[in-house]
Amino acid sequence: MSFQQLWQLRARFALSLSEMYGTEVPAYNTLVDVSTEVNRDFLKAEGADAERLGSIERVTAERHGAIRVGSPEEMSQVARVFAAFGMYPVGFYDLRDAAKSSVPVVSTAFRPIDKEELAKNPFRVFTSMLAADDPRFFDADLQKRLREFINNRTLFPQELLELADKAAANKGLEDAEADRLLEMATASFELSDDPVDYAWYKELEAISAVAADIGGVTSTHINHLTPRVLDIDDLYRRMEERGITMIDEVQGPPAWEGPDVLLRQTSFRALDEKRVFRFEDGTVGPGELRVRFGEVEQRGIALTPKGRDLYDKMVVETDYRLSSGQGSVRTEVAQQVWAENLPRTEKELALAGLGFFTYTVNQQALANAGETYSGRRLTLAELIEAEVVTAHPIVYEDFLPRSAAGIFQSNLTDKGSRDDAQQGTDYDITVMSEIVGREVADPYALYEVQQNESIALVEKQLGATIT
Ligand code: OOG
Ligand code: NI
Repeated sequence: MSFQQLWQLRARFALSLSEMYGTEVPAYNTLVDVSTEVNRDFLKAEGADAERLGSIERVTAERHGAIRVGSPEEMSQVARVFAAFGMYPVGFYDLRDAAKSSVPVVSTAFRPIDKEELAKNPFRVFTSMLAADDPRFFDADLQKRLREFINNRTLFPQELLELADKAAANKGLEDAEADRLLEMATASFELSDDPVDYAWYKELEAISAVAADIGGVTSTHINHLTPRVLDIDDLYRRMEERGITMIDEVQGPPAWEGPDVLLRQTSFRALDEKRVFRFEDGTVGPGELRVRFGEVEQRGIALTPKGRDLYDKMVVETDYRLSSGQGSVRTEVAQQVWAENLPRTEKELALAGLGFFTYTVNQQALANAGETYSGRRLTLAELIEAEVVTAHPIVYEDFLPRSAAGIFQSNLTDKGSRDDAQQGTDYDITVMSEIVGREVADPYALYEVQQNESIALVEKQLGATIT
């Protein structure tokens, strides 16, 4: 008998979902194989530099999943399940407005928060809740029927929730209970073979394919599981070479010569999957649904609010140039905009306060400098310029609403419907915290704490005050 800590449970959970998803969506296995090749070759070509944004062990094991639930109650239950794996809600994403058409969900991501926990296993799950009370999508009658349908189903058995609470309270579980937790947690994200009510599914699908995928079935399932690569352009080429058609573009920042920032993602549509339907005449028969897909991502440096603001402005500028005829290929226009606006080196990114970094004292440079910093007041910039302090990038651990909406969108065949004459329901990070049952962390605050802790240590080591 041995006791398993939360991070061990989390690593096993990611693996167990990965095995399950691989049997459900075989193209996922191809994606993982190609990702592994890309990372291996990147490491060979770039050497130690390749691991600047995460060790090869971390990156190879790294996945994010996406799941969708139907009500505040289901959201609070899934939060209890994730807490058993040391995964906590971070960030609020409102995809109702990020998308030009129908994606009636609000989301958060469950992930480890501490640096050490992230290094051990960074598994994260983008979790969306259907905004079933938003009158722009659902009229009063449909809202009522949706609520009834969702309240009548059980996504997570009581035994799972209780075991999850126990794991969270004790910061782990003994072997046998750990096995049981993993078995039940994995099973609750498996594609169900319960018959799908055809008429009900189609009614919801006419409004939004996402609403049908969430509220039209009696269980939830992993929508996608995403490996991380160190070179997404290389991955894209290799997948196309294998005859797998990717969506037209990589979402997020363009490929460019400067530092990687935030998050770049691309995806492909999975095949139709066999599901069982119950038709209006009462008969049950086979059918197909295509709602799942493969996604892959490359992670870059976390941007500060100032950096993020610049990023958002560059996206708007890119949109503007495209719509006003100054170029026709998004990636080319974006590259141009980036070259005009974003510093080309990590050091400049740090000096301009655009990216989050941790800082360490360079002992060699300190010795060579032959001067003492003790008792002095200095700026971080002075110390960086003097090379007495080195900046190390903090990797972006979160998501981008526009890319998320793009990912949802690019895989839908139909735009759905939305009545903008109605007033949408208000959701924000505070409401989401109430729903989830614990405070949803602000991602910026987490990066900032990490950065500030390292600066405090530098001050201590130099005996200086950094202003
Ligand atoms: C979630 C889409 C968002 C991402 O990587 O941005 C997402 C979903 O399709 O349920 O996973
Ligand atoms: Ni995703």
